[in-house]
Amino acid sequence: MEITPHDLYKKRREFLKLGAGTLLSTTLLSTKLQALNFLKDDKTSLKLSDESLVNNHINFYEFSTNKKRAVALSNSFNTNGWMVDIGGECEKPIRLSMDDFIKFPLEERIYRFRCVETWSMVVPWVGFELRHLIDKVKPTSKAKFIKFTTLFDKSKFEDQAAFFPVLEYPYVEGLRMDEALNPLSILAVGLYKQPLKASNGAPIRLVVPWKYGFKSIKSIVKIEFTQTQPKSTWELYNPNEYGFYANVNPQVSHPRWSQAYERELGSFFTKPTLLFNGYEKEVSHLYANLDLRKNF
Ligand SMILES: Nc1nc2c(c(=O)[nH]1)N[C@H]1C(S)=C(S)[C@@H](COP(=O)(O)O)O[C@H]1N2
Ligand SMILES: [Mo]
Repeated sequence: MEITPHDLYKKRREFLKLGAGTLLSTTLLSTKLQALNFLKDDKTSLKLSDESLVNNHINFYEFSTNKKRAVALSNSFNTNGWMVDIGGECEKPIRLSMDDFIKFPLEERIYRFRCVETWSMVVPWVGFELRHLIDKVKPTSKAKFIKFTTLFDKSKFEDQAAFFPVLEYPYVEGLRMDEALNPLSILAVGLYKQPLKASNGAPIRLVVPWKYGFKSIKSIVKIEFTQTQPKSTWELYNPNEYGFYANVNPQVSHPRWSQAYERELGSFFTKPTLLFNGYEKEVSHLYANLDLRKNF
């Protein structure tokens, strides 16, 4: 069959449609990030971690527990048409696209980030305060916790399709309502003034800088307000080792290793870990009535 100019025209149209759909929100976000005069360009004295270390020294178990393999697999992760459902105990449940999320007041936040495995980093996230989203959907008086869920898709995540997956999926995390409303809790859509890479949790992830890294759940598709404390993935995996709170605390050891010191990505030496990862002033009041040893 001969290809007529009309066929070519149609093909081109299809290509354009597809191309536009695939790239729209990331392109919009990159353009926005380049033009953005960040609301509060963070002026901390923290020295940023090397960008390529942050992109490559990752934990994303849905892809693989092997950091290298996880990064390699994440390169083809397609977040086209990503939607997040926000519901549960709230008056105005809503479904948002990435184009909706990037309309929230985006800021750059330079945060320390501490993994339970004792490595740490300093990251310039781009995101918005979680409380702005919470305000929008009006939680009811029954909402005591907020639960986050990562995408479940065996065609995209190798470990979800495995015969013996490492974790129970989908990955779930939770916060107490007052923790979620703390201005330090953000939903991130970018880092280093670029849209988030899949390895770091594209297109949208939680960042809670005073807690161990596993609380900062990646690639979120669902946010729910709940009356009862959600069981998080790592708690289900091993409740003796990973608690619901997971506040960074140099004095409370993991059962198999000390948490007193950490090694920053790219650094040879270790340094002392700080209570609440250095955010004691901002968050210690949340735990005034809590035994931090029992509620680890
Ligand atoms: N969905 C999902 N979120 C996740 C993880 C994961 O495996 N799956 N790993 C967690 C852990 S253990 C850490 S330390 C941080 C790491 O974030 P980074 O890879 O962007 O540094 O993501 C957290 N969020
Ligand atoms: Mo972690």
